Amino acid sequence: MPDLSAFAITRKWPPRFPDRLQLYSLPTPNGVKVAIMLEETGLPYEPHRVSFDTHDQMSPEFLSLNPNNKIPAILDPNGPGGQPLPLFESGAILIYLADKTGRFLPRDPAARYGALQWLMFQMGGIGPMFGQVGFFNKFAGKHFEDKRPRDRYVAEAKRLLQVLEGQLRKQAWIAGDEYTIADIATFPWVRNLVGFYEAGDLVGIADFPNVTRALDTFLARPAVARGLVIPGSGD
Ligand SMILES: N[C@@H](CCC(=O)N[C@@H](CS)C(=O)NCC(=O)O)C(=O)O
Repeated sequence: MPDLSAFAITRKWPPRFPDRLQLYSLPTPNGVKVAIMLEETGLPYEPHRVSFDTHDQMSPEFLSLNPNNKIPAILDPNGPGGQPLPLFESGAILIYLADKTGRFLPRDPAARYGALQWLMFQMGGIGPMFGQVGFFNKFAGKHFEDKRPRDRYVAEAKRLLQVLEGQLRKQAWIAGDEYTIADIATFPWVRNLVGFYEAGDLVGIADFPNVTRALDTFLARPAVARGLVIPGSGD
């Protein structure tokens, strides 16, 4: 049985199954990426809810695993060399899980780098820019009189959607005809943009029919439907 007691995070979220991968998360667009990947691969894991309502992400226990106070994060009791591996940043976690399971990242080196480039496109572009659209359209920024910041991020979100549309017009998924971690990283953000952020009309989502088609295909996957609500309120 792996001993995870050296990791302070296990004091706040004690593992019931210490031999399983420990997930610390919340069903946000970044959080669900890892839950979906775990559901897709079938790796045994134990989810723990990091509640923003009680600022769990700022607790010393959580910060001991991720000093950047953001979910998702994991602690894999069976990491490289059989040693426990703590990890944060959703993109790094997706790559780690893809390598660990041999799933959702092509083995061919050129195709692998191709998928990783689209994963980075999500991490550096889609996530930060769509997040700003959410802030200026739905949250505190909504009340700002000056609409130029909102319009700047809406324009950038449209441009990014157009780039995705170009990919998805010629192939099934973002990096090719194979479903990869680039899709797992990106579609939760597209879903959030048109759903929770209520920005579908603002970004003209109807102008991107192939993005919508791929989003629908993504959402129809049973593992995606499960991952979107993990961790649940009881975790
Ligand atoms: N680049 C990070 C971003 C993670 C992130 O922004 N997480 C948000 C939720 S979607 C968060 O934890 N926010 C809490 C906070 O900022 O206090 C990743 O992809 O893991």
